[in-house]
Amino acid sequence: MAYVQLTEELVLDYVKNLEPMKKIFSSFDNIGIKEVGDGNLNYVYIVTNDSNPVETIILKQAVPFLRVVGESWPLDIERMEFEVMALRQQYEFCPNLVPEIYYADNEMSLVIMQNLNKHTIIRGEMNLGKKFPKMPDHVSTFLAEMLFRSSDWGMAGKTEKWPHHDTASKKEMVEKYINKDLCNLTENFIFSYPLYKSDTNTYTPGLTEEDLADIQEDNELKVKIALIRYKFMNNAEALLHGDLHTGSIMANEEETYIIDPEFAFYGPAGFDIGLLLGNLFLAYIAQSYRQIQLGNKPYDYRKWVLDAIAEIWEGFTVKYDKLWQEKEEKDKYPMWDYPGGKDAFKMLREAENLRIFKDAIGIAGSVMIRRTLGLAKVSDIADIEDTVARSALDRLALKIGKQFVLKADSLNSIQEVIAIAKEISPLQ
Ligand code: ADP
Ligand code: SR1
Ligand code: MG
Repeated sequence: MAYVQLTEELVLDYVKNLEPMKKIFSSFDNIGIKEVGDGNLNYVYIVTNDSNPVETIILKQAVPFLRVVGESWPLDIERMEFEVMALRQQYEFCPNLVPEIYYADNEMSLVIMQNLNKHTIIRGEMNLGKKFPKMPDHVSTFLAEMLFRSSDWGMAGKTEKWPHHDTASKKEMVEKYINKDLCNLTENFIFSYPLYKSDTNTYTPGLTEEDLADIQEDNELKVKIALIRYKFMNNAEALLHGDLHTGSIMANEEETYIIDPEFAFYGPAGFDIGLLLGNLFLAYIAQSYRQIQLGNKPYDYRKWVLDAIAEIWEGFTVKYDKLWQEKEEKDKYPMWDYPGGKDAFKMLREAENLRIFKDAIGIAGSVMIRRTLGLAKVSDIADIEDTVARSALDRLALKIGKQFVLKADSLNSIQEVIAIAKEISPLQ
């Protein structure tokens, strides 16, 4: 079917004519449809049989423009193909951590998937002080599985097509995931516009010219972010989710799902980790104010956020390392077979882990700056109505983000990163 932009009125007609939907819905007589998209790009509809609410799906459709800006900012609707491809790949590697796809239509630029109605987007819940005890463990599994298994470390080996030593399959993946339009958004909205007086930026009243100049006129910072941007554009290391923030995680006490991989592409392995950690540090900052508004002492919740940050990084490190050792054990890949044997292999793994870590911290800092000065804010800080309080939190985000970028290359552990955040915004 040629592309038509759906509306709540048109969704029912579309859905009830699809064969696979006849297996999910026992009847289409009492269907409720609600648009719930709260993201910056797409429209998301919940479709439920109100006579039997377990019969329910999510329909997500891309529109040919950037929703948050409007039709004046065209965007390729082919982006949905990347989301579908990535969801399928993630489902293969981590079946319990991503929603199941029921149907996809490239021409209509839409996907129909499992409704995660027992889970909520964690950003909004975290704003209200809810903890997600299993989220760090689940997310670190997702990161390790995806980043290792899609990398050259994870993919090279003997395959049917390349019985000696396959280094081609990964390159085929890189080719499949050239996601020009959405990489362009990241390159500009994260790594470029916030660094100068772009028309797209918006600033909290109360942020001063000095606050802006401290970022936008700092040569060293701008050079470092330009280099991070260049790595993002050129280092095709692993299949990224591409937009892994707390608004892309749906969870409850027991389970965690990662949604919305339309920015998927092959990029630096530290990117998803850094993007997520940057968002969690923004939550840490926001909670110094939010917890007081909720009538609590901030310490306990903020400590949980810092512990979650450490657990994600440390969990990722251990799980990635285990996958790598298992792979070598299975394939007897001779690349690390130096005179040093197993010790040399360990050195290689540790060096790679440190490289990913430093990239991640530079990205975390860039993301914190971007969410403060750029167009697409996050609710953690941006939804705080008191502009005096909000600009004070923004200032902390800028200071911490800046230090992360400047110091990334000299940092060696997640505890050193947390110490920087605590020095600028003490844990109390
Ligand atoms: P965008 O690409 O525009 O950012 P998202 O994929 O983040 O869109 O979806 C927007 C919102 O729709 C999410 O914040 C969530 O509330 C809801 N949503 C998306 N996918 C699902 C799903 N599989 N189950 C339940 N709700 C979903
Ligand atoms: C203006 S770019 C919009 C942003 O929304 C998405 O969720 C990504 O974070 C992107 O950078
Ligand atoms: Mg999205």
